[in-house]
Amino acid sequence: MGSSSKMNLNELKGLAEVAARQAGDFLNQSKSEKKQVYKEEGRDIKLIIDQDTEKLIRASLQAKDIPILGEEYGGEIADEKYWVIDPIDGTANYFRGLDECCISIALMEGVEALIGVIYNFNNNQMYTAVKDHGAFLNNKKISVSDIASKNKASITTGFPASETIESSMNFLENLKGWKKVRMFGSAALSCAYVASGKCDYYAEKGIFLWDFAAGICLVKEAGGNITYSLIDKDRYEVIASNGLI
Ligand code: LIP
Repeated sequence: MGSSSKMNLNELKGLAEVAARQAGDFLNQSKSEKKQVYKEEGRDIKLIIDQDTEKLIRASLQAKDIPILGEEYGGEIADEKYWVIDPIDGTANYFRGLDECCISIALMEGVEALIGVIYNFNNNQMYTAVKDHGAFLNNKKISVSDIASKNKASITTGFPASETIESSMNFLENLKGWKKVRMFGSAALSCAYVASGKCDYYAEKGIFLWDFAAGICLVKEAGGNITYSLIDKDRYEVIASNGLI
Protein backbone atom coordinates (compact mmCIF):
# COMPACT_ATOMS: atom_id res chain seq x y z
CA MET A 1 0.00 0.00 0.00
CA GLY A 2 1.39 3.38 -1.01
CA SER A 3 1.29 6.63 0.89
CA SER A 4 -1.65 8.01 -1.14
CA SER A 5 -3.96 5.37 0.36
CA LYS A 6 -3.52 7.15 3.70
CA MET A 7 -4.47 10.56 2.30
CA ASN A 8 -8.06 11.64 2.00
CA LEU A 9 -9.32 13.76 -0.88
CA ASN A 10 -9.04 16.95 1.11
CA GLU A 11 -5.38 16.27 1.85
CA LEU A 12 -4.73 15.45 -1.81
CA LYS A 13 -6.45 18.71 -2.79
CA GLY A 14 -4.06 20.51 -0.38
CA LEU A 15 -1.12 18.80 -2.07
CA ALA A 16 -2.33 19.89 -5.53
CA GLU A 17 -2.83 23.43 -4.26
CA VAL A 18 0.74 23.62 -2.93
CA ALA A 19 2.06 22.22 -6.22
CA ALA A 20 0.04 24.82 -8.18
CA ARG A 21 1.29 27.70 -5.99
CA GLN A 22 4.92 26.62 -6.37
CA ALA A 23 4.50 26.35 -10.14
CA GLY A 24 2.74 29.74 -10.20
CA ASP A 25 5.62 31.39 -8.30
CA PHE A 26 8.03 29.91 -10.84
CA LEU A 27 5.95 31.18 -13.79
CA ASN A 28 5.60 34.66 -12.26
CA GLN A 29 9.37 34.86 -11.67
CA SER A 30 10.05 33.76 -15.24
CA LYS A 31 7.64 36.21 -16.93
CA SER A 32 10.28 38.74 -17.96
CA GLU A 33 12.69 36.10 -19.33
CA LYS A 34 12.83 35.27 -23.05
CA LYS A 35 10.58 32.27 -23.63
CA GLN A 36 11.94 29.44 -25.78
CA VAL A 37 9.48 27.78 -28.15
CA TYR A 38 10.19 24.08 -28.72
CA LYS A 39 7.24 23.25 -30.97
CA GLU A 40 4.66 25.09 -33.06
CA GLU A 41 2.01 23.03 -34.79
CA GLY A 42 -1.07 24.63 -36.34
CA ARG A 43 -2.45 26.93 -33.65
CA ASP A 44 -0.63 25.16 -30.80
CA ILE A 45 2.53 26.55 -29.29
CA LYS A 46 4.73 24.71 -26.80
CA LEU A 47 7.36 26.35 -24.61
CA ILE A 48 10.36 24.94 -22.76
CA ILE A 49 8.83 26.50 -19.65
CA ASP A 50 5.72 24.29 -20.11
CA GLN A 51 8.07 21.33 -19.70
CA ASP A 52 9.97 22.85 -16.77
CA THR A 53 6.71 23.66 -14.99
CA GLU A 54 5.32 20.17 -15.52
CA LYS A 55 8.55 18.70 -14.08
CA LEU A 56 8.09 20.87 -11.00
CA ILE A 57 4.46 19.82 -10.52
CA ARG A 58 5.30 16.15 -11.11
CA ALA A 59 8.05 16.36 -8.47
CA SER A 60 5.53 17.76 -5.94
CA LEU A 61 2.87 15.15 -6.69
CA GLN A 62 5.15 12.17 -7.34
CA ALA A 63 5.86 11.60 -3.66
CA LYS A 64 2.44 9.93 -3.63
CA ASP A 65 2.00 6.71 -5.60
CA ILE A 66 -0.65 8.10 -7.94
CA PRO A 67 0.08 7.91 -11.67
CA ILE A 68 0.28 11.18 -13.60
CA LEU A 69 -1.00 12.17 -17.04
CA GLY A 70 0.42 15.50 -18.20
CA GLU A 71 0.35 17.59 -21.35
CA GLU A 72 4.13 17.56 -21.77
CA TYR A 73 5.28 14.16 -20.56
CA GLY A 74 2.22 12.01 -21.25
CA GLY A 75 0.73 9.21 -19.17
CA GLU A 76 -2.42 7.14 -19.28
CA ILE A 77 -6.07 7.45 -18.37
CA ALA A 78 -6.60 4.81 -15.66
CA ASP A 79 -9.46 3.09 -13.83
CA GLU A 80 -7.85 3.88 -10.50
CA LYS A 81 -6.89 7.39 -9.30
CA TYR A 82 -4.59 9.47 -11.55
CA TRP A 83 -3.54 13.10 -11.69
CA VAL A 84 -4.12 15.15 -14.84
CA ILE A 85 -1.82 18.16 -15.23
CA ASP A 86 -1.76 21.10 -17.59
CA PRO A 87 1.33 23.08 -16.51
CA ILE A 88 0.20 26.18 -18.42
CA ASP A 89 -3.29 26.31 -19.86
CA GLY A 90 -3.31 29.31 -22.16
CA THR A 91 0.32 28.93 -23.22
CA ALA A 92 -0.07 31.38 -26.11
CA ASN A 93 -1.35 34.01 -23.66
CA TYR A 94 1.58 33.40 -21.29
CA PHE A 95 3.96 33.71 -24.25
CA ARG A 96 2.51 37.07 -25.28
CA GLY A 97 2.19 38.49 -21.74
CA LEU A 98 -1.59 38.14 -21.42
CA ASP A 99 -2.93 37.20 -17.99
CA GLU A 100 -5.54 34.61 -19.09
CA CYS A 101 -3.42 31.59 -18.24
CA CYS A 102 -3.27 29.20 -15.33
CA ILE A 103 -2.07 25.93 -13.88
CA SER A 104 -4.61 23.13 -13.92
CA ILE A 105 -4.42 19.97 -11.78
CA ALA A 106 -7.16 17.36 -11.49
CA LEU A 107 -7.47 14.06 -9.69
CA MET A 108 -9.56 11.59 -11.69
CA GLU A 109 -10.71 8.01 -11.18
CA GLY A 110 -11.69 6.57 -14.55
CA VAL A 111 -13.91 9.30 -15.99
CA GLU A 112 -14.91 10.65 -12.59
CA ALA A 113 -13.36 13.94 -11.42
CA LEU A 114 -12.53 13.90 -7.69
CA ILE A 115 -10.50 17.11 -7.33
CA GLY A 116 -10.04 20.24 -9.42
CA VAL A 117 -7.43 22.95 -8.82
CA ILE A 118 -7.09 25.85 -11.26
CA TYR A 119 -4.65 28.61 -10.31
CA ASN A 120 -4.40 31.90 -12.16
CA PHE A 121 -0.98 32.93 -10.83
CA ASN A 122 -1.29 36.36 -12.52
CA ASN A 123 -3.98 37.57 -10.13
CA ASN A 124 -3.57 34.99 -7.36
CA GLN A 125 -6.98 33.40 -7.95
CA MET A 126 -7.05 29.82 -6.69
CA TYR A 127 -10.14 27.82 -7.69
CA THR A 128 -10.54 24.50 -5.87
CA ALA A 129 -13.13 21.75 -5.63
CA VAL A 130 -13.42 18.32 -4.05
CA LYS A 131 -16.20 15.91 -5.03
CA ASP A 132 -19.23 16.36 -2.74
CA HIS A 133 -17.55 19.23 -0.85
CA GLY A 134 -18.32 22.28 -2.98
CA ALA A 135 -16.23 24.66 -5.07
CA PHE A 136 -14.19 27.63 -3.82
CA LEU A 137 -12.31 30.68 -5.05
CA ASN A 138 -9.56 31.68 -2.60
CA ASN A 139 -11.41 29.64 0.06
CA LYS A 140 -14.77 31.38 -0.48
CA LYS A 141 -17.62 29.19 -1.71
CA ILE A 142 -18.62 29.80 -5.32
CA SER A 143 -21.61 28.81 -7.38
CA VAL A 144 -22.77 29.10 -10.95
CA SER A 145 -24.91 32.08 -12.06
CA ASP A 146 -28.70 32.07 -12.02
CA ILE A 147 -29.09 33.61 -15.48
CA ALA A 148 -31.62 31.53 -17.36
CA SER A 149 -31.94 33.18 -20.75
CA LYS A 150 -29.41 33.24 -23.53
CA ASN A 151 -30.02 36.90 -24.34
CA LYS A 152 -28.85 37.85 -20.86
CA ALA A 153 -25.97 35.37 -20.72
CA SER A 154 -22.24 35.33 -21.55
CA ILE A 155 -20.78 32.45 -23.51
CA THR A 156 -17.05 31.72 -23.53
CA THR A 157 -15.60 29.62 -26.32
CA GLY A 158 -12.58 29.01 -28.55
CA PHE A 159 -12.38 29.01 -32.32
CA PRO A 160 -12.48 25.38 -33.57
CA ALA A 161 -9.05 23.84 -34.18
CA SER A 162 -10.16 22.33 -37.51
CA GLU A 163 -11.23 25.13 -39.81
CA THR A 164 -13.54 23.76 -42.48
CA ILE A 165 -16.23 26.06 -43.93
CA GLU A 166 -18.82 23.85 -42.25
CA SER A 167 -17.19 23.98 -38.79
CA SER A 168 -16.72 27.75 -39.06
CA MET A 169 -20.38 28.27 -40.07
CA ASN A 170 -21.62 26.05 -37.23
CA PHE A 171 -19.38 27.92 -34.84
CA LEU A 172 -20.83 31.29 -35.90
CA GLU A 173 -24.38 29.95 -35.83
CA ASN A 174 -23.89 28.85 -32.21
CA LEU A 175 -22.83 32.36 -31.20
CA LYS A 176 -26.13 33.91 -32.26
CA GLY A 177 -28.41 35.19 -29.53
CA TRP A 178 -25.97 35.45 -26.60
CA LYS A 179 -25.64 38.78 -24.83
CA LYS A 180 -21.83 38.56 -24.76
CA VAL A 181 -19.26 36.30 -26.46
CA ARG A 182 -15.78 35.90 -24.94
CA MET A 183 -12.69 33.96 -26.07
CA PHE A 184 -10.12 33.82 -23.30
CA GLY A 185 -7.78 31.21 -24.81
CA SER A 186 -7.85 29.00 -21.72
CA ALA A 187 -10.32 26.15 -21.36
CA ALA A 188 -9.48 25.71 -17.68
CA LEU A 189 -10.17 29.37 -16.85
CA SER A 190 -13.34 29.26 -18.95
CA CYS A 191 -14.60 26.38 -16.77
CA ALA A 192 -13.56 28.28 -13.62
CA TYR A 193 -15.51 31.31 -14.88
CA VAL A 194 -18.65 29.22 -15.34
CA ALA A 195 -18.14 27.68 -11.87
CA SER A 196 -17.81 31.12 -10.25
CA GLY A 197 -20.71 32.71 -12.15
CA LYS A 198 -18.48 35.10 -14.15
CA CYS A 199 -19.71 33.45 -17.36
CA ASP A 200 -22.78 31.30 -17.88
CA TYR A 201 -21.82 28.84 -20.62
CA TYR A 202 -18.62 27.43 -22.12
CA ALA A 203 -18.37 25.38 -25.31
CA GLU A 204 -15.25 24.33 -27.18
CA LYS A 205 -14.36 21.63 -29.69
CA GLY A 206 -10.95 20.02 -30.15
CA ILE A 207 -9.39 20.37 -26.70
CA PHE A 208 -7.51 17.78 -24.65
CA LEU A 209 -8.40 16.19 -21.30
CA TRP A 210 -5.74 18.20 -19.42
CA ASP A 211 -7.33 21.45 -20.67
CA PHE A 212 -10.64 20.82 -18.84
CA ALA A 213 -10.14 17.94 -16.35
CA ALA A 214 -9.95 20.23 -13.29
CA GLY A 215 -12.92 22.18 -14.66
CA ILE A 216 -15.16 19.09 -14.46
CA CYS A 217 -15.06 18.93 -10.66
CA LEU A 218 -15.26 22.73 -10.30
CA VAL A 219 -18.32 23.17 -12.51
CA LYS A 220 -20.18 20.21 -10.96
CA GLU A 221 -19.39 21.24 -7.38
CA ALA A 222 -20.51 24.80 -8.13
CA GLY A 223 -23.91 23.45 -9.19
CA GLY A 224 -23.43 23.49 -12.97
CA ASN A 225 -23.41 20.86 -15.70
CA ILE A 226 -20.48 19.73 -17.78
CA THR A 227 -20.45 17.19 -20.60
CA TYR A 228 -17.52 16.03 -22.71
CA SER A 229 -17.19 13.60 -25.57
CA LEU A 230 -14.25 12.39 -27.62
CA ILE A 231 -14.36 13.75 -31.17
CA ASP A 232 -11.18 11.99 -32.34
CA LYS A 233 -8.29 10.00 -30.85
CA ASP A 234 -7.69 12.37 -27.93
CA ARG A 235 -9.56 15.62 -28.61
CA TYR A 236 -12.85 16.43 -26.89
CA GLU A 237 -15.89 18.60 -27.32
CA VAL A 238 -16.77 20.18 -23.97
CA ILE A 239 -19.91 22.02 -22.88
CA ALA A 240 -20.21 23.54 -19.40
CA SER A 241 -23.15 25.57 -18.18
CA ASN A 242 -24.94 26.90 -15.15
CA GLY A 243 -27.56 24.22 -15.80
CA LEU A 244 -30.27 26.76 -16.68
CA ILE A 245 -29.38 27.56 -20.29
C1 LIP B 1 -5.34 25.81 -24.88
C2 LIP B 1 -6.80 25.62 -24.51
C3 LIP B 1 -7.64 26.67 -25.21
C4 LIP B 1 -7.62 26.34 -26.66
C5 LIP B 1 -6.19 26.46 -27.15
C6 LIP B 1 -5.22 25.58 -26.35
P1 LIP B 1 -2.90 25.04 -23.94
O1 LIP B 1 -4.52 24.89 -24.14
O2 LIP B 1 -7.07 25.65 -23.17
O3 LIP B 1 -8.98 26.67 -24.73
O4 LIP B 1 -8.46 27.22 -27.37
O5 LIP B 1 -6.10 26.13 -28.50
O6 LIP B 1 -5.37 24.22 -26.66
O7 LIP B 1 -2.30 24.50 -25.18
O8 LIP B 1 -2.59 26.46 -23.71
O9 LIP B 1 -2.62 24.15 -22.76
